Amino acid sequence: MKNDTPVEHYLKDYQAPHFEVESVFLEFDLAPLNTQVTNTLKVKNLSQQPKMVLDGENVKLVSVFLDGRDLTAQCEQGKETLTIPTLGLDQFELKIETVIEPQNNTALEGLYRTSGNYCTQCEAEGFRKITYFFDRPDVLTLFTTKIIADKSENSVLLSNGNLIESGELADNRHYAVWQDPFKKPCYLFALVAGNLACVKEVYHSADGRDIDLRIYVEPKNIDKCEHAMDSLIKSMKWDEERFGLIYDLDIYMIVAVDDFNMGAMENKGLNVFNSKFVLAKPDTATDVDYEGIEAVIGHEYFHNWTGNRVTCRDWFQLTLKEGLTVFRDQEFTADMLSPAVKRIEDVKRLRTNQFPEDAGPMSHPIQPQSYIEMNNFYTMTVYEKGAEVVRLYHTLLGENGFRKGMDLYFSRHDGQAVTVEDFRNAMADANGVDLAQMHQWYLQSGTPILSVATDYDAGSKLFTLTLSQRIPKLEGGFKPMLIPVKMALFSEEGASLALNVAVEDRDNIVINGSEGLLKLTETTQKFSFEQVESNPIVSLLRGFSAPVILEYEQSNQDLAKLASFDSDSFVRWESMQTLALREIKRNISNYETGQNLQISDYFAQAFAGVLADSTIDKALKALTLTLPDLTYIGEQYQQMNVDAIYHVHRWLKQELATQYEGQFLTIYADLNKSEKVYRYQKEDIANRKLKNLCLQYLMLLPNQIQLGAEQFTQSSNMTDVLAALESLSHTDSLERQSCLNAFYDKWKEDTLVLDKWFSLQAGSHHLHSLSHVKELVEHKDFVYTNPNRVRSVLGVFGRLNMLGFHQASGEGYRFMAEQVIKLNRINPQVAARIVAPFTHWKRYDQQRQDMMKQALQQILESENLSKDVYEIVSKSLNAG
Ligand code: B3K
Ligand code: ZN
Repeated sequence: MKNDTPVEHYLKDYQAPHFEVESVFLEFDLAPLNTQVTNTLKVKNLSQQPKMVLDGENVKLVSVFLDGRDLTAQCEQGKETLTIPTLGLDQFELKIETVIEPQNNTALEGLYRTSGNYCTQCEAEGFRKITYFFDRPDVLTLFTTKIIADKSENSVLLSNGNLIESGELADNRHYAVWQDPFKKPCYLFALVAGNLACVKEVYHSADGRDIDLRIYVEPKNIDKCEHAMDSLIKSMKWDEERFGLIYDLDIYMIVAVDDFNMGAMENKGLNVFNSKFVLAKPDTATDVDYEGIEAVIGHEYFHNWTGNRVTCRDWFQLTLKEGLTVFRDQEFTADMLSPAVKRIEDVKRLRTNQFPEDAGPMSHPIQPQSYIEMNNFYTMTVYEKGAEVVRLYHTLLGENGFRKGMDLYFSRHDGQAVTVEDFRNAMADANGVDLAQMHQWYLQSGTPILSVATDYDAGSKLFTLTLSQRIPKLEGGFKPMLIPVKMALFSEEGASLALNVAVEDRDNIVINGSEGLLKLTETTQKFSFEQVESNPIVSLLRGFSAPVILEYEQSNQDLAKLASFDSDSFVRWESMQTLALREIKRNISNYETGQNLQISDYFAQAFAGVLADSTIDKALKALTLTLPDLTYIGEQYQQMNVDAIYHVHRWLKQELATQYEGQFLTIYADLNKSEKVYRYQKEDIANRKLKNLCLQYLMLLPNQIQLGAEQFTQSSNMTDVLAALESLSHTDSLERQSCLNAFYDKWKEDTLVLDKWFSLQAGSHHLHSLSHVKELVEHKDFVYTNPNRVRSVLGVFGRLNMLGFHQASGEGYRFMAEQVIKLNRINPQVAARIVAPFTHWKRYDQQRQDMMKQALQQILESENLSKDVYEIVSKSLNAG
């Protein structure tokens, strides 16, 4: 890095604010290169501070007035601060005028332009790019916002809360004044202006009010809002029913924009969304998109209580709102679709994305202890592991106990900025239990390993499980956590066995029908069951009751049995995954030692058993027949052999396709007959999932390529079209190019659909995918300023294209390093995400390690490196 080393912020340094802001009046006079912001604050000086320090970045200061006195000359401007003398006053009115340039803001943080409209993104620390302020979540205040703009270019002027005034001005300009009746921190502020069309609905809330619902989009997208609106209404109803939480304002607005750094943002009463999570029609969006929209609309809506009404004291508490809100959106999706499928999908996501993060140089506890750039900590760990930790409370306390805890949390903390301890205390106090040990989940990073040994004594009929926990990298410093382990016992024939808990274990095991909940609190602990008639088959970690790695050498026979009869769908799925993983690992060794690759009989039989079973839910069947993904296989090794993993994975899929071609074809043909009209509905989604999985296997057989081409031309919904095109994209067929071309011609005007075209090629296993990706970034439709487009190509390539990115020549690394350096200047947040695959360099062979480190070094030494990229790159190099 050629500039100063950025500072690191620590949780231990937290200090309560010295000032209170009673209210703020913001006035925006919008112009692309010269937006004037006047910020009038009513301030209380709580501890006679002689000076106040406000945050600000990239804002041009015009003037500062304190109670009408011009203090501009007495203020001190730092790189990211403004220091103002308080003149010994206890309270005063401060008026600050600044100028910003939204048109030149390509970082998409603060106020910026997207498709000719204005919008804002303030979380985490973007408000300081709009005006000088106390940019910290524990300063809550009442916002009133006046927006003035040209009328023909900005027919719509929006901000948080209620519209209290609007009118015409000279020179074809107009204005609107919005007032938010709830105190909020500035990260929840939003402003939107532009020419947008709007879809409206009215929601009748449980407390008898009519709430105005509006979705604003570019006029051309007005026919793609129905699903988003349905999702919003479902979310509102669900939160009333499940948590007794009712929406508080009389208006709820969602705005969809094309240029957005993440999924969406929960600004009070005015959510701003990446258009990817709003716009859908059956011919443009897949089932995955539909589900994503429902989940993200739900997530942002649920934040209104978990995040907005009760917010975070500081950014180290981020998981307080994010872990909890992800847990809530997971439960919502489970209730809307299938709880079993949702749980498995979430576990897959966690394992593929969060486990590697937690094993790498950016590993951090769900409550990080320090950060350089807060935006780097919106991670899978804070969000997804955070949600798993919230789920632990739910598992330990049950639905009723959890609800009691939530109720107490809101009644204690409504309107406050609080900490993860406050949440835990509410859970504990509402249920009269001690949950202090749960804090270890917030403090310790790394995925815990839960190892299991069993013992059966036929004479005494006593069955004992010995559970131990550890986090390898914390060796020595590790403190045992509270881990709830759900389990059941089965006979060889699949009958579930009664659980008679030994007297000494009664405090540590909770029985619920045929299921037991073991509360592991020690490093090693025994759990015993009496009167067990025969050596049982153990079904362990049911429902994935804790985010751990299970180390349990269960026999292949037992796993095959669990895969066929366990009443817990997670364990059924997991047992097949474990069998497949063993199969893959065994063949990776064969591959490495030059031996023949072979499918074992027990695996082939178990696979065939699932394939033939017409009683299981089709979505679960599809999940069970899906092999573990490349990243998860890689996770099993300290150092992975990229070529061996890729080769064996492909070989196994191809072998299964060859062996079961007939069965795949029959299922495919059967499912392909039904459902011609697209419906976003559980059964139809499951049908499409299974059908397209069959297609995926079949397309590995050269004689079946035509099947994909036919599905591509004949389908009218995007789920089926894209599944066919994806399978084709991995082939080296003539059909590949002709279908890709046809898709491009049809959809080149639709940004979101075109992203799919880009990402299929970036993720393709085609032998020449690296040169294809190099062409893609030169394509006339590739734009570095659009995060979705960048992620579609560079994000997908780095994360999912094992062969291309990790090409032995190092060409993939060199290409990506150049791209990161380029992006760093345009959009640091996006660049910091794109660089992530490099951070795992330790997991590859020596040659690749050297080349990856070289790429990181080249990035580190580049000019004007942002804090965002610097933090990731320097931490991963230091980990060497
Ligand atoms: N709270 C936002 C994320 C903000 C990310 C800032 N880099 C969206 C969400 O989690 O709901
Ligand atoms: Zn969130």
